[in-house]
Amino acid sequence: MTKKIISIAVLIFIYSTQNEIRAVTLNQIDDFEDTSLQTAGWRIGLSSLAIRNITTGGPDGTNDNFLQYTSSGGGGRGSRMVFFNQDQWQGNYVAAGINAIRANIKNLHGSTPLKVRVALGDSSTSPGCGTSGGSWFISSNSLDLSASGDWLEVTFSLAEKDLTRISGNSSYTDTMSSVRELRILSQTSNANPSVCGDSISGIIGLDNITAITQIPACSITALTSGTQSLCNPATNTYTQDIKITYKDPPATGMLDINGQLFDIDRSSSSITTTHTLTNLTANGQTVNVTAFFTADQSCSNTTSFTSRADCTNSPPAIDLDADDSSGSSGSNFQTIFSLGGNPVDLADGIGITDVDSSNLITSAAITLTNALDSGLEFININTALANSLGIAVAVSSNSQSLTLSGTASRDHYEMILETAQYQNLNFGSSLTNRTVSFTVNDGLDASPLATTTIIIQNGTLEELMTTFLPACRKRVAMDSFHRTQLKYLSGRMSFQAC
Ligand SMILES: [Ca+2]
Ligand SMILES: [Ca+2]
Ligand SMILES: [Ca+2]
Ligand SMILES: [Ca+2]
Repeated sequence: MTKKIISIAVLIFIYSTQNEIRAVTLNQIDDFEDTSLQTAGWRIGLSSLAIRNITTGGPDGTNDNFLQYTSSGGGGRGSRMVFFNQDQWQGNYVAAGINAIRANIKNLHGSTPLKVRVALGDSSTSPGCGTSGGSWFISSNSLDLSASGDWLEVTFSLAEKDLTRISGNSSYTDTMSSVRELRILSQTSNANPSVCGDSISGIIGLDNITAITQIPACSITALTSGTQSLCNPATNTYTQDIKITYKDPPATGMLDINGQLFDIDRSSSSITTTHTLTNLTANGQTVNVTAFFTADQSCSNTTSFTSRADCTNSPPAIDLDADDSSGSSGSNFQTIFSLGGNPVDLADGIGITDVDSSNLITSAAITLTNALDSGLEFININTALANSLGIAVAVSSNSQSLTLSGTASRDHYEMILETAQYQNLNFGSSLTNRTVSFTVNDGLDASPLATTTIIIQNGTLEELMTTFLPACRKRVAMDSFHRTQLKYLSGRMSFQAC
């Protein structure tokens, strides 16, 4: 008799417990517009202002109520980002045909990112951290909510393949047939699933929490090519806009377009947007484009476009005697300098060419490559003319190299470089040939060097008389410079001067 009474008592207990389960229904929605319902049964276990109904600022804007929960971080009550419902979200999800939960969701914290999941258990005494009560399943992958994000419309799959068992032994189907509690939480780790929620300082907003029958299949309904940038000659690359339309993207992952990743816009179920593919190599070929979601590669689409043509820069070229009138072919030039004589020109009719650039040069350089008489031997140029054409001239301290800078036409650079001259005031200098190199730059590449060879020869008496003596007479002091000249002259000609 005693045994029978106990059995009846147990049956009554089971019956009453099952009766307590509310019947979740397909398409039920928590929109938080009825403020008499407060938080619509969503709570954190203790009466607290941490979770509450906010009367404006939901996804529909002004006067759209939503649910907001603030976790404090640290330890103790309200420290973790987790809250739950044991009211209208209890029931038989299998019988109701509920396979997913859709919601509008927002991270309101401003700096703490959230990794949101749902968890369902068949025990209303839900497992605490490290303890177990009933069978529980949680989203295998989190929905990443960046800090200070916008309202998103997201879908949490309740499919078996998308959930991970946390505790208990009941089958997935049995558990989903008698759900006693639905949790929403942020948990960073995929590897250690729990329903505890992370202990973080966070603020989350939710609205329109809806029981739906299936996750809408994602789709990329349109993919077309848009604006194409010009080719950059410095890198031979360009950019290409891709216009894309997609619907119901996966709750996790990114959008992949030809290996370049883009954030998915989940602000509404259907999105049309433009992404820019960058750093594409210009080669004039057809480019096939494939776009897909990293979390569901079955959602994809393709298109194609034609690449920009190769725009690799061709360097400019400089010829120091364009018409070869000096008898030297190619880009070089040759001249003779007589010791004691006048300065000599380093070019004769310069020609600058560039097959692919606009008619502009940005810089040039002239260098005496093998000076032997430092301080007495130098090159120069008509700096005043250069400056008048907007070109700056930098002269090295030994006057053996000149750097011209400033964007100007090829004609103007030709005109200025044409004034380059060589001079040597050491009348007893070595007769070794000197070489002077020229180069011009189109802003991207320098031309090959063109070279003037200077043949050094002894000056004639006439040159010495006309060049040396007038200069000598101006000197009162016998500095080392003049002594060198006198030594040379007396040695060769017994010439008394100065
Ligand atoms: Ca609302
Ligand atoms: Ca060029
Ligand atoms: Ca030539
Ligand atoms: Ca010429």
